[in-house]
Amino acid sequence: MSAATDERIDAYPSRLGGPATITERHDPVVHGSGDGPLDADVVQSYADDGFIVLEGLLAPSEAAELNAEIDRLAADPAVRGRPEAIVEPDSDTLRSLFAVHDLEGPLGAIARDPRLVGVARQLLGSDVYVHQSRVNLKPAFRGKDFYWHSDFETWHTEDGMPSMRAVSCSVLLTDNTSWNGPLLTIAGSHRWYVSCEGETPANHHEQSLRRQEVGTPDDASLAELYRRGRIAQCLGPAGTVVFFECNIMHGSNSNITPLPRRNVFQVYNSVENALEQPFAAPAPRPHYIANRRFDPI
Ligand code: 6CS
Ligand code: FE
Repeated sequence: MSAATDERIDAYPSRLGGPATITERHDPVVHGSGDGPLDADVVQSYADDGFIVLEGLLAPSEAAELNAEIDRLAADPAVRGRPEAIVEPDSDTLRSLFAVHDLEGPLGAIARDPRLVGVARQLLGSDVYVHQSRVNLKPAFRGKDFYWHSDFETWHTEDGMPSMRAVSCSVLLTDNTSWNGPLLTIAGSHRWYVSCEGETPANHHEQSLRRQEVGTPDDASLAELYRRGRIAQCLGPAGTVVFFECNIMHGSNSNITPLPRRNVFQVYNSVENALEQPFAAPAPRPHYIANRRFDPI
């Protein structure tokens, strides 16, 4: 099913006021030959499940260096006052810090690290650039949930990302255990596109990055994806790296434990999948959420 919106053919219509639908994706999961640093069986696992967990890709000491930098930024009132700093929905606890790939120091360096970029190029079959980066702090006791969603549904409707040719890379900076709010996926769900009900409000990001409602699946669609797959936790010690496909249904629970669940995410997009105008939103989102400089890393 596609829809003609403002003269373009929209291969993934959503938030156009109609009922929710589940349709097959049009794009391959792994683009190009699939050659690169990952063994063929790991690439196949990514194609099948929509994510892979690479324990030990980074050393714990690298995670410690990134954590020290994040602690420094989080303690700086000037940083807290930036639009890139997002607080939790019901407190002024720092929830996320966006556009960290643009910073000097270890947070800028990790986004360009060949151990991560090489995997992204392999899965996307082209040169890549950073579409978005963020630290999700999910602090001890007070880190709130991220409800189920497909990132691509948001990046398509609100940022104008044409095709499913992007991959998120989550670097685990603290141990992600089954009890401190790890990433949950519905394995295999990346094969189907769930269109969402409702319409995108103006400046939606001012609400959605704190607690997302528009752009989340209806219960029946979510239950159907679960029937077709399984819920999988992405667990591992600090230094683990998770790659997850842009369209996989995922979320995470609140963290009520004394153990912070802190991750830094880089989203790699193919340079052949550069953003256009939003497919279902009044205006493009700001550059610190959706980068529009498409130079390859
Ligand atoms: O709107 C976005 O781009 C962000 N929202 C979520 C819940 N995940 C992806 C991304 O960080
Ligand atoms: Fe997400």
